[in-house]
Amino acid sequence: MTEMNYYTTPSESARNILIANDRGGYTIPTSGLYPYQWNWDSAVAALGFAEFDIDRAWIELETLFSGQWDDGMVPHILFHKPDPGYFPGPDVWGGTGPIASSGVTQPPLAATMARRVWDKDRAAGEARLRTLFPAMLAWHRWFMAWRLDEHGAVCTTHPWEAGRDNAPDWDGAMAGIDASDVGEYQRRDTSHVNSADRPTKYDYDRYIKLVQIGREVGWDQQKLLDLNPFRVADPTMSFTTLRAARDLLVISEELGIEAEGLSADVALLEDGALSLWNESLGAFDARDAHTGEWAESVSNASYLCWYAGIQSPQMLDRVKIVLTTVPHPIPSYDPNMPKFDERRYWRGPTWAFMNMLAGFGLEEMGHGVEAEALRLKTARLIAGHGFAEYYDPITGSPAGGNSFTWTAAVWLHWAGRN
Ligand code: 2M8
Repeated sequence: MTEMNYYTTPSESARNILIANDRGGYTIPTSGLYPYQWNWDSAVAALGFAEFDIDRAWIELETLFSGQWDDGMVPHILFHKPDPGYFPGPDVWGGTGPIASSGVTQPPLAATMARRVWDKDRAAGEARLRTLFPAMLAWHRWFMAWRLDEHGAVCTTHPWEAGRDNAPDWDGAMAGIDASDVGEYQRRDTSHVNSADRPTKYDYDRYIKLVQIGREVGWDQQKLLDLNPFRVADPTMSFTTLRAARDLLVISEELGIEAEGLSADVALLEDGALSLWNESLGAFDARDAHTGEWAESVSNASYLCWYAGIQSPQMLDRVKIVLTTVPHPIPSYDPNMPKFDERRYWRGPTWAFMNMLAGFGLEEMGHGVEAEALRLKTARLIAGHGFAEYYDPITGSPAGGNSFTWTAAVWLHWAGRN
């Protein structure tokens, strides 16, 4: 009789999670809570697949771009197959692209992750990258056309677009939304996970109201810009769009593809990202594009400056403090601030994939000691507490969904590497 080995290594578990969450060409973030393809989750998933199945890594990105709209936008959710377990679904969103989808986008990680996948597959991957490139460039141009404020910072038009759904960054702008006529609806998220880990009803009413407004104008960007119900210049959007533009530029040069205007875009996006420095706070911050008011929020997105190729001695001091004072860094909101809530989603918990992005940037910009400390702490968090959606930054306890795709991908590509 062969002896059974009951011990599964974290790397085996991570691979098993990606395989189990694979729905054929795309990966769901976790079963139950998120049964569709999410945009930036998929970009991170591609990195995980690249560690053991390079073909599948490319497919993840290709499937994402199969949902691209005619105007270049890549939706934040692609509803490939109906699933009653998620709200709001395709009927509520009324997306107008080739695949049933939402009507907003998400922080653009795809170009950056495609470049990393290509690094592992230089020869064979070139043709696939060439095919993806025009789609990625069109998405970049859509951001340039529709999401910049007057400084060149990239705005989010829905908390779901920024990906940090209930971050304190949006509290000011959310307070200005009248959701009194939003109507009845049935949330599904709180039937899958603990409601204390999720956004409140106050938040959800406003999320749905914003969807209703967008749907009413058929997701016409000009009309939405005129209505302007919610527009916040956001560090996540600004840093990731700048980084994506830099990567597109490198790819275009290496592949010898003409991509007019990209260098100028990088310069403008850099000005925009720098404009998010809140001097009195001493951190990169979100700014309401209507009122010019700062959110006064030090979030985990504030630490993506290096990912965008921006040095900041003050942020470096902050990261050193966070690494030594917060048991499981980087918290999505500063624990010393009054709105800190260690379990509620983007108002305190630590997200492994955000750590990875910050870690990429720290390493690339010459801060190897901090990058390595962050990587090892993230590895310990995942190894000790499982592949959770996010974690309590003080106790490390897992929160939200489990067997989570991007956390598994982070382990394989970054945190768990030897
Ligand atoms: C969360 O957002 C979705 C809506 O997009 C939700 O709560 O229903 C966010 O953490 C977002 O950043 C993420 O992409 C998504 C799937 O993991 O879940």
